[in-house]
Order: sequence, then C-alpha cells, then structure tokens
Amino acid sequence: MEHKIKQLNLKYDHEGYFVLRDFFSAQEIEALRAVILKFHQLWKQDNLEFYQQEAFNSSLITGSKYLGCADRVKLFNFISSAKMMALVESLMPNKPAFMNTQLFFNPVNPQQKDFWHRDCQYDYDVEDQKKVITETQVVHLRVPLFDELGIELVPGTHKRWDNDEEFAVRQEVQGRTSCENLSGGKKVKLAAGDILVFSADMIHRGLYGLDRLALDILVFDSSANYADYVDDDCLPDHLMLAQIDNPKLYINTIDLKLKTEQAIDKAGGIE
Ligand SMILES: O=C(O)CCC(=O)C(=O)O
Repeated sequence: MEHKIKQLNLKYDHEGYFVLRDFFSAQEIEALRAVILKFHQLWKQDNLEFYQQEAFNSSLITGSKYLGCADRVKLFNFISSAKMMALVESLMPNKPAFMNTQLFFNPVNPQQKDFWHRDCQYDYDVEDQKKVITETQVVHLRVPLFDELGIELVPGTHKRWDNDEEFAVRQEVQGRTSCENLSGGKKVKLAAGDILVFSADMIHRGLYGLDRLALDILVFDSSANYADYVDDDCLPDHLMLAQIDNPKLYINTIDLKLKTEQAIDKAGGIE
C-alpha cells in the first residue's frame, strides 16, 4: 500500500491528478447514492427554475437544508473514512481540512456546453491566478454515482501557467469559446466505484452525458487559509462529531475557522 501511495503521489505531483478504479464497493456506492438522490430530489424541487434553465451542479450537500442528521452523519463518515483519509493525507500531510461538497449533473438544456476552467478563476484576477496555482492546494475528490464520461484535464497545468491556446479558450478571448477542444486535453472516463483525485486549479472541464451524478469533495491544505470559504452549516455539530469515526478533517476546519475569527477580533472586529 505504501508503495502504491508513493506512486499516486508522484503521479499527482507531475500531472495534477490520479484515478483509482473500483475504490468503493457496490454496497458503499449504493448507500451513498441513496443519500445523494434524496438531496438531489429535494434540491431540484426547491430550485426548479435554476435547474431547468442553467444549473449543472449544486453544493453544500452536507448542510442541514435538505438532509437530516442521520443522513448527514452517513455522508460525513463516507467523506472521512479511513481509506479516503489515507489518500487525502498522502497529498496533504499538514492537517488537511474539509471545504465543501458539490454535486455535478447534466444540464437540462442539451445545448449547454461543458467548459474549460481553473476553479480559482472565479475568485482571482489573472495575475493572482498565476500566484494561486503555485502557492495553494485545493483538491477535488470526485466520486461518480453512475458511470459517466468523466472529466477532461490538461495534465501538468496544476503547476504551470496556460499556453496561448489554453488561455484564449478558458478566458474566452481572441474569439475563442470555453467549450472548444484543447489539444492537451486528456479524457478520464469514470465508472461508479472509481475515484478521481485532481487539483481544483488545473485546467479541466466536466464532460456532460450519460446519467452523470457525481459527488465532488473539496479539501484544502491548512497552510492555505480557505476557512472563509467554508459554510458553518456544512460542518458537523458536536453531537454529530461524536458519531463520526474519524472526525479530524472537520476538526481541522473548525479549528481554522476559530483561529480566523480570533484574528479578526484581535484586529478590531467587523461591524
Ligand atoms: O463536472 C463538471 O461539470 C465540472 C467539474 C468541475 O469543474 C469541478 O469538479 O471543479
């Protein structure tokens, strides 16, 4: 196992991703699917217009809006299970922290196209994106609940800036559009049971099609402080923490949020 983890680390380091086939048993996926489908049904009812017009994902799956405590605890235990933590800790030995979850599905409108991006482009301008990709670490763990076309990635872009083609397509400049093909793209097809681990800041796009429904779990390295991005309601409370076999991932986030709040108070507080 140690040898395998080393190889995965090397692959992640060079290419920004790795995939493990049949990482979960059919029973594990079935149990997860039952909880996620419950969330998805309620979310769709509640966001009907958005869902029908443009949505391709939802988020905050571990929050209290659509799921009760028992289902949330099931999700928390799934996310921080021993085998998930072995993967996460191999990439982030310094106190990895839970950030969020997202659920990706096909847009209702078949004309809506999948699009290339780096996650950081929605929060940072171009100069800051250049810094972010060398400094911080946010990792996506994608768990497909059904077989899907998967994700297309440009290997190595977790550590390097875009070439001209990539930049023009991703940023939609010089008449290019973000749904065009990129010559360096690599498609990673996924089946239920697989897990894909990839850097959020590498150039990637989800591939629409089949009956895709994929749970993405986002974790970050505590040395990069993303505590502000975490919604309190998506974290387990004290009662739930006591029912989670391996709660470190959440405790690290809770600690970071507390430190951030204390730092703000010390600096004079916010109004
Ligand atoms: O699957 C998708 O539609 C996009 C996936 C993605 O961008 C992500 O996981 O960050």
